[in-house]
Amino acid sequence: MDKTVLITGATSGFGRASVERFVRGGWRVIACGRRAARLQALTEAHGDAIHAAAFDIRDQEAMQRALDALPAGFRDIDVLVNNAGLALGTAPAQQADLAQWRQMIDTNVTALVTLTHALLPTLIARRGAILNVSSIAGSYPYPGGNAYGGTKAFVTQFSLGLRSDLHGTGVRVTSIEPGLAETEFTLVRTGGNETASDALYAGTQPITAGDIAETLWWVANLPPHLNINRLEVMPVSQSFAGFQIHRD
Ligand code: NDP
Ligand code: 8X3
Repeated sequence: MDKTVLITGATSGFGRASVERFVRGGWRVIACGRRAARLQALTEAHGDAIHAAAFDIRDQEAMQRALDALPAGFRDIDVLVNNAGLALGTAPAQQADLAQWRQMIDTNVTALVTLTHALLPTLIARRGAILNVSSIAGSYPYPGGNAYGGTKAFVTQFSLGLRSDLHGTGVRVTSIEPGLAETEFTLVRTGGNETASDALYAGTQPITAGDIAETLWWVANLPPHLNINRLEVMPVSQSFAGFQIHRD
């Protein structure tokens, strides 16, 4: 296998599990994230198969420096996994912290389109693929989902728009939309509240990071004439509930 994947958000959750999956499949992996020590641990575990790129994805200059510094063997990127992202807070919009909204937009939207824009020439030359990690929160609103859901609706629609623009290039684009999944996501969302995070996942069987890594691996390795446009994945333990009605 002579393929290279760049995975953002590789220090935790879906991203870290995906690094392990693609390395196991024989791919070269560019692993991105802010926590350099965690990236270092991945390179120590897997050696030459991984190039660690530690930068804050919201910092466009740092992103470009990291891309410019890619070693020759890691430059021909076949697959971009836009996975880095976060939710912050669960407060209703009228009580939400604007700084948290802006951080979600900067990370989940602005950084994702910036990196995609930077890599499009390479991905077109390689007839590659873009796998965007969106969320069910982009399709189904829930109380406190406000700006986070908005960012993920953007990711899904941006993915479909890319499909249109990349028509004829051979580049594939997929929006992966997971539901409840146990990662560090809720720890981050609650500002490090382990009790709240544990409570959300207690007594049920959420998606695991490995489940989504397998999904990404499957999509990336489909025959080149097939495109999964959107893929919504939920645990069996999660389904839909009704609308809310306010009465005076
Ligand atoms: P984790 O918190 O476990 O992982 C998030 C990753 O994003 C980390 O590696 C983190 O790296 C990276 N990241 C966040 N902010 C930045 C930044 N500014 N610069 C660089 N990297 C950043 O959560 P998940 O694995 O669950 O989340 C991965 C994606 O999946 C996200 O886009 C999330 O919205 C989405 N998702 C999650 C679901 C869930 O229930 N868990 C369900 C549906 C979608 P570092 O902190 O080292 O920078
Ligand atoms: C994460 C899934 O439902 O917690 O994107 O927003 S949800």
